Amino acid sequence: LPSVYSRLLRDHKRGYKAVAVLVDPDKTTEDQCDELLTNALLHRIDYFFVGGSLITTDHIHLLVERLRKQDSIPVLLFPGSNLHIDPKADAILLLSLISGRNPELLIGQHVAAAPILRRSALEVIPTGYLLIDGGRQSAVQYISNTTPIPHEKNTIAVCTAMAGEMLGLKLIYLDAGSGALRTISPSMISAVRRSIEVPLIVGGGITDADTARKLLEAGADLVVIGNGIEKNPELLSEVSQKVRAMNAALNVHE
Ligand code: 1GP
Repeated sequence: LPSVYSRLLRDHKRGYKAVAVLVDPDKTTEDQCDELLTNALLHRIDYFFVGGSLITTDHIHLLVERLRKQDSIPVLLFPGSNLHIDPKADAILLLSLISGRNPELLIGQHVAAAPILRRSALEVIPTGYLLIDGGRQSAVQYISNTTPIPHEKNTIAVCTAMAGEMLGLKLIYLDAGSGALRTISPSMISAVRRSIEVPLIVGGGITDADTARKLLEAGADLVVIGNGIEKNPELLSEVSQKVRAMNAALNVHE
């Protein structure tokens, strides 16, 4: 099987638009996880992200195991700390919180995680993670003890993303924070898109299919949806239909 990153890169180059479902272990029971898996397979969702800035339950391993019962949707860890590493996932987004100035989340946690990751079979995907103001204080902002980039400061986001790419990071993830009141703006997405060559992930506060479409049209390769699907399970099929129509219109196939 090709690696997760080679798939992301290939899809970025051919203009394929993708959707990831974020599974927050604190908000997802094992039964809900099975239901989500059935729905995601039915609607041909592209990726599962598993994680959160703070996880208080201890069933992340069980959820990853359940999600890995199939092999068409890769399971990517989206860790808040090195406590959230699970060797059974397909890959891990090794996040460096480059919008912040907290050394623990730029390199400290990574040093502690490195030997564990080296022993595992996990594919490690170095990811520049930018927290952007989403209209209210997010859990990640509090937990990470960092200041998000202001919503309208496109230039700061652009320079941060460029620096991340120059440092060798393979993905850029613009996140407005889970449950954001406003998503990343399309203008920030297109400005960042024009300045980097690596795939671009966008998430935070997406609660309807039309917004997902707009953010993808602005230049995101992949949108991540968590809360929106927890609150409205129909959203999964709505987003998938809309994104598949976009891909069909662009003549890009799964
Ligand atoms: C948060 O980007 C993700 O890190 C998803 O956010 O839960 O608001 O969809 P939501």
